[in-house]
Amino acid sequence: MVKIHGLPFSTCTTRVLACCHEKEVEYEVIPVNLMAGAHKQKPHLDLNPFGQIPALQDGDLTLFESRAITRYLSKQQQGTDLLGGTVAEQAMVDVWCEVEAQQYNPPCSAVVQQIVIIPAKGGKTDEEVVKINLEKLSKVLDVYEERLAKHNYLAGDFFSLADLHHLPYTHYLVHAARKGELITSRPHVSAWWERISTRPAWQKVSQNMKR
Ligand code: GS8
Repeated sequence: MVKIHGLPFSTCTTRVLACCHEKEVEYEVIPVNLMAGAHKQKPHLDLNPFGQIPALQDGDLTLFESRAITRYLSKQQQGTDLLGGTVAEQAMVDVWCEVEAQQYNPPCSAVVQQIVIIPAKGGKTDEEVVKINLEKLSKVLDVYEERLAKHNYLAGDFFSLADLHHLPYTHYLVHAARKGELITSRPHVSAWWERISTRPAWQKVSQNMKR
């Protein structure tokens, strides 16, 4: 049983939880009280020196960075293969994992931050920041539309870590920021989102996320 220090509705935590479900890894979520600032103090700083969630403990091994944790979990034999079979497939998974982290996540998380998280904390949405990031995200999704016209999933015709990494922020983009038209206006992206978000693993995890 692995221990996941985080929150069951937090994007980076749910990325790890989705992977646990796909890989059939048993886990226990140990809540971190962000409101009380527990993530900025010991003992949490011993788990993640950057004072963020999530962190994973598997016996003596402690990991942080959600995408590194999912890579670790994906190396387990059981459950869905998320890394690709051949060297070429594995390389394509790496490419599209990088695309998620470097191209997709920055604008997508900025939109969610501005429309959902800042107002929830009593702040005001900066419409200019929203506009700039929606434009950036649209351009990224145009590339996805071309890619997904040729393949069912980002790395090829198999579900992989690259697709899984998109689930948390896209969920909040669609259901909380109400920007679903970015997805539905692109037929291949829309079919891909339907394919990946209806997977049983994500259905279980996303039940605990705000809509
Ligand atoms: C980001 C972790 C992160 O931002 C990862 O694990 O993927 N690259 C890291 N965690 C957020 C919660 S999820 O949006 C967090 O801990 N925020 C509180 C803070 O930064 O103080």
